Amino acid sequence: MNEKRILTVQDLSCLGHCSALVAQPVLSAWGHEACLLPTALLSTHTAFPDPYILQLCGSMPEIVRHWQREKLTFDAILIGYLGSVRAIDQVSALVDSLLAPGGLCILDPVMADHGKLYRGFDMDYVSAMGKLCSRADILLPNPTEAALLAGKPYPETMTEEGARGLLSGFPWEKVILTGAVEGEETIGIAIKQGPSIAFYHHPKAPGSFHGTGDLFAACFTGALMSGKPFPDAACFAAGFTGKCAQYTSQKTDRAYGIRFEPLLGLLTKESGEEI
Ligand code: PXL
Repeated sequence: MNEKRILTVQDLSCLGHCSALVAQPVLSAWGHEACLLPTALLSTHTAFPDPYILQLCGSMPEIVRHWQREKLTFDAILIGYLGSVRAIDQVSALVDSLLAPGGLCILDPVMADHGKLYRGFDMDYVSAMGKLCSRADILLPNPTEAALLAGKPYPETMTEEGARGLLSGFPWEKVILTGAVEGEETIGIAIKQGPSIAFYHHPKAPGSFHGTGDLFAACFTGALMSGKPFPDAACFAAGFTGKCAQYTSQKTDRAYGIRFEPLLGLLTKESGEEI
C-alpha cells in the first residue's frame, strides 16, 4: 500500500463543490488518509451572495497543539483557501512542525480568478500569500494568482508565450500554472521545474465551474503522493479535471460547482489500490 497521511488546510464550505468537500473524497479515492485543518466555516463559497462565515483562526492553533502533544505529523500538506491574513500568518508558522521529515508542502494560493481577487481579499492578502509561497515546495496558481504574485498585469489571452512571461519572473522552483494556455478546443497547464517550462494540453469543456482549481490541486497531490513523478502527476490531474468539467457541462441541473463524484473510481483504479 502506498497510503500517505495528507493534511489539507482550507475552508469547509458546507455547499458548493469546493475546498474541503472536494479534497477529502479525492484524496480518499487515491487511497490516502485525508485529514483537515479547517481555516473557516462558510455556509457556501463566496460566489454566493452573503454567505455565513466563521473564521477559525482562534481554533487552528488549539487543534495543532493537540496534534503536537500526540506527536502527529503528515507526509504532505496541501494548503488552499485560507480566508484572512491572520490565517496565512498562522499557517506559515505551523507548516514546519506538522510535516514529517521529507514531507511536502503544496500550496494553491487561492485568492483570485478571471482577473479579479475573490470577495474579501486585498493587496495585503496578496503580499502575505507571497511570503507563504517561499515556504512551499510546489505552487499551483491560476493565471490571475500568478500575475498578482509576480506583480504583472493579468494576461487577457492565455498563450504559451504569456505563460512563460509570467513564470520566468518566479523565484520558486516547482510551479504548475493551471489554465495557462487556452485554445478554441483545448486548455493546458504549464509545468515549471527550475528553469525548464513544459506544457500539457487536454480538451476544453464548455463553461467555467467553481472549485475546478481545488479539484486539480487535490488530484495532483493524491497522484504525487501515490508515487507519480511531478510532471506525470500534473498531467494526470489536468486530464482528470478536464473530464470532470466535461461531465459537469453535460448536467442540466444547477451544479453550483464542479461535479466529480461519478469519476472518483478512476482515481482508485489509477492508484492500483483497488480491492
Ligand atoms: O474554489 C476556491 C474557493 C474556496 N473556498 C471558498 C471560496 C473559493 C472561491 O471563491 O469562496 C470559500
